[in-house]
Amino acid sequence: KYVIGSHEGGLVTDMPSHDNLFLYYGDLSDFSSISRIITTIRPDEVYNLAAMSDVRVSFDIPEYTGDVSGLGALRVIEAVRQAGVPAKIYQASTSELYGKVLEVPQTETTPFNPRSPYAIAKQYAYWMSKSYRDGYGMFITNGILFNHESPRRGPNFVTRKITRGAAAIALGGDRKIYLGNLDAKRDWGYAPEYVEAMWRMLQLEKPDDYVLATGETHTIREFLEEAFRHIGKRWEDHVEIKQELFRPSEVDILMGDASKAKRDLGWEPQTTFKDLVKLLLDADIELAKQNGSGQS
Ligand code: G4F
Repeated sequence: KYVIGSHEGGLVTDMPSHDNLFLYYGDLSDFSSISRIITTIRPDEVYNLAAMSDVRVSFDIPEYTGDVSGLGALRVIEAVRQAGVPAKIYQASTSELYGKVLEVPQTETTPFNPRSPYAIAKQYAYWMSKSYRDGYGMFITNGILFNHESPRRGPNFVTRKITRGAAAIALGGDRKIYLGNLDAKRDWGYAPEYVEAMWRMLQLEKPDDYVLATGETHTIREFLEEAFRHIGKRWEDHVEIKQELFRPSEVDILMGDASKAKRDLGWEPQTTFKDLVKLLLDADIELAKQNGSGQS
């Protein structure tokens, strides 16, 4: 609901203010708001990171997901085109595009095979970005990012759900963690490193598409094992499987090959899987302590 710009005069109400950061109200389902912001700010760079990004929820609200995550990207691109602003655009594409994967590991040339309303909306946004790049010569780059996590991750995603639960348990809370499919495999990296690479993509001379990934894949079960190893408990005593948390169709394995990003951006992930789990867990333990033991 907010667009961050670097142009003084943005509408800031209840948000904390920063010297060089201005917030504007906007909504990806409302072209006029996006267009007004682009025309006012005349940005050098636009990062479209907005979406209805919860894959499971996209099965419940497929139409809204298509509007915001698919058409919303088109609205941003069209607003830039119509304003005649020579902005470079970053479109947040996703490893979910690979869906029921057609090769392992996945690269920029692996065919897409999406399996959710979210991934299908993102595929629309991906192709619109390419179409405007080719048709109008606009600078639009798709970052095909594999799962990237940080303590800011929403608690509805599996990593935070596990580390928040484990943190509460570590501090003595008597708590169950309810989960769905533990067999799916994900390529998890550390979000700040991925954001650095997004910026590097827009510093290039030419737009292109880039995979960002660690090249390692782990099951949800392995994530659980690693998190509970840190707190010295058995995850089996605290996790309950709920059928309703399974998805109508699952993406079984994601594992990316970021060789192109290494070559063109000089980018390589630094944080290992074990370090990532520890980092997320430590942050949630700290938060749980601040909020009162076991209450994170
Ligand atoms: O954490 P997740 O919800 O992330 P998912 O579906 O991989 O999507 C995330 O990464 C994508 C990039 O690849 C983004 F495009 C997308 O917007 C989002 O940020 O689920 C990870 C896995 C899934 O296989 C899911 O079935 O964890 C499994 N899982 C098992 N139990 C669960 C749960 N996921 C969630 N959210 N909640 C559970 O209780």
